[in-house]
Amino acid sequence: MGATRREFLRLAGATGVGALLPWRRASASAQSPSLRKFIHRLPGLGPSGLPVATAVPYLGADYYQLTAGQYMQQLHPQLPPTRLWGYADATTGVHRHLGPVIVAQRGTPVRLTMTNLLPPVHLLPVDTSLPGADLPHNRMALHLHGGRTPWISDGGPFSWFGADGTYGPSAISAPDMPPPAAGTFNYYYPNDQSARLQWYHDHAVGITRLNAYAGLASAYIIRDLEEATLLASGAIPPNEIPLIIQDKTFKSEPDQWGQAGDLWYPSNYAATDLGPFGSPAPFPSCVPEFFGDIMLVNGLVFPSVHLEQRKYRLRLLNACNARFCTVRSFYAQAATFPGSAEADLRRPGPPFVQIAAEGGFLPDPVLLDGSRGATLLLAPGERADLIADFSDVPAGSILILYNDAPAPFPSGDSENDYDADGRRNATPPEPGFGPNTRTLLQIVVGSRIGAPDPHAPLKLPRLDPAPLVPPGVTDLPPGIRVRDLTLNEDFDQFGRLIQRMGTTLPVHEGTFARNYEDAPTEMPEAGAIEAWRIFNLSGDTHPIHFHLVNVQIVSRQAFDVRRRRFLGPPRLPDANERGWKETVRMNPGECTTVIMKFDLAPAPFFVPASPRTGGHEYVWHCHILEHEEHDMMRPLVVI
Ligand SMILES: [Cu+2]
Repeated sequence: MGATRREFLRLAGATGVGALLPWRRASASAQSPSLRKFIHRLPGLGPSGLPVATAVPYLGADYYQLTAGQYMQQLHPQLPPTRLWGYADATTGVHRHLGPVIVAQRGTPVRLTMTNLLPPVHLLPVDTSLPGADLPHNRMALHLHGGRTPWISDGGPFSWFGADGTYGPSAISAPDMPPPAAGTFNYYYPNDQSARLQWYHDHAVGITRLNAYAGLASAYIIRDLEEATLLASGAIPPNEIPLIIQDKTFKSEPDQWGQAGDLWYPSNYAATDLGPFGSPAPFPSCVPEFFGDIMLVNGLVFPSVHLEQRKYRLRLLNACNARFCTVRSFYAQAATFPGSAEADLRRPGPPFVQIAAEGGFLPDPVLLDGSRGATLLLAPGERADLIADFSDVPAGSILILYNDAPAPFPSGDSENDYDADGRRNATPPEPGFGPNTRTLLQIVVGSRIGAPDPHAPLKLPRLDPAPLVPPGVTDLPPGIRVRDLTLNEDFDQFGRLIQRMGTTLPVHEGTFARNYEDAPTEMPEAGAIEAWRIFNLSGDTHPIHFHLVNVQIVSRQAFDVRRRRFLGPPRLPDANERGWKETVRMNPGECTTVIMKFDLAPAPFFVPASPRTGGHEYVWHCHILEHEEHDMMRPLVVI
């Protein structure tokens, strides 16, 4: 391993980090059956689409009771029903893929009791060689992604609880609620945060990527007075459409894990991807990244939505395991039959205006007209609120939301890119059918019915909380602690690619990388402001997600590994990255500097120290779920 890593660094110095990876990278693969596009209507928020969970008042909070279980749902008319895992409102027991959505109000806490009804056998291949995966399959940990919550309610990897009443070493249920029965757990969310789109998903150690892919994910919307004011004035449109984007592959034929129509997930590590020092990989094995061949929006395959000639607020979440997405609109080519239209890349649709990211509203609206440098790019875990104005789109037009982000990002491999020509398919799909990872959503624009949208200038509220560095400044404030950290890639004991975080002090021979279960090193004091300079020594862009805190991106700066020096001046984050964020793209060969304040979350109870790490145990990690699991995650312990 050491020799490999030294080789790596020498190569990095000699050739530039981006050119690093001759071992890339196909996962032994399957292909979904041919599915006709744009049949299903896009599920919206509500009983006929993505259901909204219902709350009752309890202990000064909105109280939700949810279950997690296995169920069947047909996700496309040409597919048999798919076996899924998901959450349901315990009061109804009704499962809907990616439901139920929680809508919270700033200042009103949420309490949540989750009951684990997951069956003992996972519906996907479990690689027990991964840290923490050699435990029962039906473990879960509910993480509120983006939530500033007490650590015991953060749902971190070791805070899992099993259906059988077993608990992970960091599992502590909210102490001012009745002790949980076997297989249940209580969470407390203060919601002391400005309006934003968060999401909640599973985070149990060793099986996060599988649980989330199986369906344990949904949206969590926080509303506040600032947003209500913008809505009342007409500055932002009332028509709100969540767009939760995922890629999946469906089994064409049965295998040991399920039937045709069930979710397919790789179980084989491609031998051609093994590094030179490997021994046979275990079976089933994790893979470097999972890329599906079918796009789902709001839980259904290739949906279509009918909109009017007016403005809409599109609330995007990239909930893919590993796939980055660009999101642009194009007019469709003339269709030979309904739904067969492909995007006409010479005819861009109306531009978007981005108004918010993970941490709420941006300082200023950002025009995204699809041109170079003004195209929305969302990595897994990132969110964007867009205003799309279809007022001037001729009635009867068809638009396609289109993705052409390379996968993996940014180097790309055409193996993972399913365009209309079916580049990697032995038989290209017929026009209007998938597999296809380019077309996300069909939008059919009809005449406006009813009153036109009110007009008001779009002035966004001030950043809340106030920024730590004035937007547009790449210098750090004097006197704060600066940590230097690294993102690394090498090989595990089987020769499989492994991604890990680390400091700049090696503890394992020949690498800066540390394992998730190595002793914590990022242990800020509560209330401290710190800047982290995170050097990406790998060939991938990693969306790094911070629990507890929102961060400001201060700068990105290219560096030379071998000479240990920067190349050129720091550059500002993109205009749509200048608000608060908690999932930040960190590019190969670049040092990304973020700044944050480690304020603990308010709680109406005494918050005990973590029995596992001491202090308030959180994590920071890559949100490519296959990276996070193997082993790109580190403790973040606030003391
Ligand atoms: Cu990563």
